[in-house]
Amino acid sequence: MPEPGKTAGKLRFAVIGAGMAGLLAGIKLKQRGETFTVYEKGDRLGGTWRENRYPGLTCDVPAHAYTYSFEPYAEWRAFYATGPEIQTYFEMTAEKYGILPHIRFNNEVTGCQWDEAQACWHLRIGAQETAIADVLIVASGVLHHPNVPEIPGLESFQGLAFHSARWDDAAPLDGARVGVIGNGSTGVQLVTALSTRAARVVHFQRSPQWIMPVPYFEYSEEEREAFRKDPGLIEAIRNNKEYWESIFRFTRAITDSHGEDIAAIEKICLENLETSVRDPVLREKLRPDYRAACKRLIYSWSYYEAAQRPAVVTERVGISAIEPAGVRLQDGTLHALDTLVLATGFHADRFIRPTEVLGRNGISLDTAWCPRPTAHYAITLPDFPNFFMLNGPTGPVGNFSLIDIAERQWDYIEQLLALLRDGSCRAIAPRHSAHEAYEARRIAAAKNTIFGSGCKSWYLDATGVPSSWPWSYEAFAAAMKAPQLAEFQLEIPANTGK
Ligand code: NA7
Repeated sequence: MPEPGKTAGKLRFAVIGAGMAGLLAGIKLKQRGETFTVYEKGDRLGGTWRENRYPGLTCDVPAHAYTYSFEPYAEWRAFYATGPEIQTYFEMTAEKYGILPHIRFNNEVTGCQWDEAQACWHLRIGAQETAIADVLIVASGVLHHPNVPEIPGLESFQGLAFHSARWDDAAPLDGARVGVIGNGSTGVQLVTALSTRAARVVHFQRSPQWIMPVPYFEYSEEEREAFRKDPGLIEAIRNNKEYWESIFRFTRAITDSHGEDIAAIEKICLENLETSVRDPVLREKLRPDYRAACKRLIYSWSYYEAAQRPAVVTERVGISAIEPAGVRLQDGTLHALDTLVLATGFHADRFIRPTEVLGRNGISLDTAWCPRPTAHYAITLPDFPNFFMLNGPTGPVGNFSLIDIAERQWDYIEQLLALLRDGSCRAIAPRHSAHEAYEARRIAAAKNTIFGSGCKSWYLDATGVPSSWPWSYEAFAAAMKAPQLAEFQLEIPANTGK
């Protein structure tokens, strides 16, 4: 007899998160006629594109590459897409593929517990509700938990102060005095956008950034019409040889910190600084003092121009405190402000947490992830059977499309799901020995990447080791083509006698 709610031979799937990756999982499951529910704690889908609404929000991966491979989009207005456009794309795609009825909005998964006897997961939804799933697809995002800095006096600020991912529409911007703390992709995009709107933008930069110049152009209506008529034109952009070569060069650069590829990237960025920034004092303020690509490279066609606009003040002196009137620097200067934006990044090591996840023998994810979050080939975890992560710990990060990464990860997951579907096993998780060997190899390689060359960034785990895929893009693509089944422990159904 199947357990309650289960049709014989049918797996029940729970997808956690309705962002880019959760939506991908939903589409793939729907196409196979699977039984699934997507749990989303917010009231809209879109993940990071729902949460971030700051002025200037743009994806730094070319728009036609930041789309699902099976759903090209002719309507992008420019080579790089804005946040609202991307949000619209995901909403339209969810509707087109019939995913919306499967999403339970405002439903936070607060707990997941593995049931060894039944080989299924018991989910707690919100405070009281429960659900059962044979397979968990964890697509809960990476840059999701805002890092709010502990700066003395922050609560005393009289104007509006908020994190960039918690945008306050009431905040004065036009003609106002706006402070931006933080100089990652968010801070740079924000300052660029505000440079033509605010009376004064004070950009508090603890670390200057490497700025990679990139082309920017808008697609004309004629071009969009051509894309609509012939999606092959979009495919040609996605498969553009130069684009892929730049990705391969980038991953070679990050994996070989003494190689010629990273030297070439540094040279391009430095030339950009020298030729774009006219004032020598500002140029020195903006000159990075660590290796290029150690932090995520900033791709921008307009930041240096924005930084030279009269409204923009680039401040490199450290912050001593926040006062009711504004930000006080360590040299005693007070920058009086109306609005203060904390573009200070995210706690990138949380993943699905604070959801309480208990695997085999009650082992918690917190325990399994001490001292660092790990996953076998960034997807599965020993002791957590039928638990598959998309864009989980140690996956590739860098200046390329995470949609492409998630799609390749899904291909890998599909091959493991096939074993559950055809009854070869009822539970699957990587063996400890295989995962430990993999992690040892990964950590050794990660320490030699450019991410480990001495700067501080969200790419590092709590022990200072880069938490990303440390090998080439090609190696990742090859690994995703075929999971090494010998590395997995398969639990065989008792009644098959296998
Ligand atoms: P990031 O890239 O993590 O950048 C955070 C920025 O905030 C960075 O410049 C930090 O300086 C700065 N920061 C953090 N805490 C403080 C304090 N306490 N005081 C001053 N400055 C601080 O986050 P983003 O949101 O810009 O981008 C995240 C990703 O989103 C990005 O990589 C893309 O993948 C999309 P630091 O460099 O540590 O000196």
